[in-house]
Amino acid sequence: MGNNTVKSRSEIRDVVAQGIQDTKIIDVHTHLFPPSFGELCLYGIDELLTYHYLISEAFLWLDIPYESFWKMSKREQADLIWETLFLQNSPVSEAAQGILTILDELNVPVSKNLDDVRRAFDQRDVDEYISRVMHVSNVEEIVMTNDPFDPAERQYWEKGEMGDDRFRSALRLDPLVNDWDHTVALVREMGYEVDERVDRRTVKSLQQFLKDWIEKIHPLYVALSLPHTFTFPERGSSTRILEECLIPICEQYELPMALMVGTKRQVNPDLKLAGDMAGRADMAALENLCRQYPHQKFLVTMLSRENQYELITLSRKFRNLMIFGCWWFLNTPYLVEEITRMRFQLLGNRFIPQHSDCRVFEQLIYKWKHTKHILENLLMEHYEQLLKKGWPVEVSDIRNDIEKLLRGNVLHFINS
Ligand code: FIX
Ligand code: ZN
Repeated sequence: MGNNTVKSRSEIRDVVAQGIQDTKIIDVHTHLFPPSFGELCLYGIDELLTYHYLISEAFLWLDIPYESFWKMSKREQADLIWETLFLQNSPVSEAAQGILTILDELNVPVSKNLDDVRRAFDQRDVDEYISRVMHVSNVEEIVMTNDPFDPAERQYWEKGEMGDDRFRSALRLDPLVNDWDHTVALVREMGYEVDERVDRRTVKSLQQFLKDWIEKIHPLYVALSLPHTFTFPERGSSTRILEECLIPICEQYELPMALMVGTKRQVNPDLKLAGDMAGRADMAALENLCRQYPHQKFLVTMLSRENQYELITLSRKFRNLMIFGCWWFLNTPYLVEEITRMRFQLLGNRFIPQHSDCRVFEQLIYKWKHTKHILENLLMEHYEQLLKKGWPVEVSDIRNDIEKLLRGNVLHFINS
């Protein structure tokens, strides 16, 4: 056997750990923006503490009216969340523990006094700081979520290129497919002749809208989050817009489509962004799309734990489907391990284990550290099994597998 072969458990652990540590990550779905997008680029402890995951968790303990929280300043909200989830209660949840991981990885001195912590975050040069956070998390490329219907973001695109090649765009189009009746007016205001009825003129105008935005932001993929009730085909505008506009344009520009399925939006509107939950979706819609459009690539993640097994079995049937991430409420160590173990055992290495979904920059650090720890342990188990069966495990095999999981599967699926 070559001198490249690992011969013991401890050697496997070292090679896996080094491979996980060395491999630069492509984060295939986030809500992050570069510093050139001004106030959309979120970082710092007050933004971290007012992450919507922590807001909804804090409200489980709070008696105050929702409105009085929303009237507080960001700093006051952060104070209240720190008091509630870190002082009155020990930080237990993944989102709360994530804050502690960030502080630890950024060498922020441990203190229960939030003002001490704030002082450690006092801002330096933002570009330098963002580079440091990306270095610590080893994330090399960040895919954004770019919403042409958000005027706050649109203004930056209208100024021209965002000028930071570490950030890639993704054209997010939920309102077109999920809420056409209320989106018509927005698209019309943007200068396109469209109608509630998705007639020929509307199809043509929407195709032009898509072309204009693809040529403006050069997206890596087109993205939709879809409710747990999503069906395809159906008799309304959703299917017409998918079949007549979105999919033909994706085919023309050879763009994958990311489908994020299983949301139940605004079950508690008083929580605003924190008010969404998960719902189990019917797999038939994805099955029909993959079968009807075998040349269209679909990146797919689902929000319901109950859909994960079905999604894995579906992805075994369609090579134009690539699973990605343990989305949102599934991004906890327990569920990441359960889901990733299932994926390894049914798909081999042919999936994208994680995306961060970060909204605040430093979250890259905890979301990826926590996931990499789980990946490392699962890969260890796998190679130990191979060793026991006498399979010659090469260092290059391990590094090749890890490279695929953390970046290669993204690049190959999107660019092939
Ligand atoms: O639809 C999405 O992109 C979701 O990820 C968000 O709506 C959600 O708020 C989130 O950030 C979850 O992590
Ligand atoms: Zn997201």
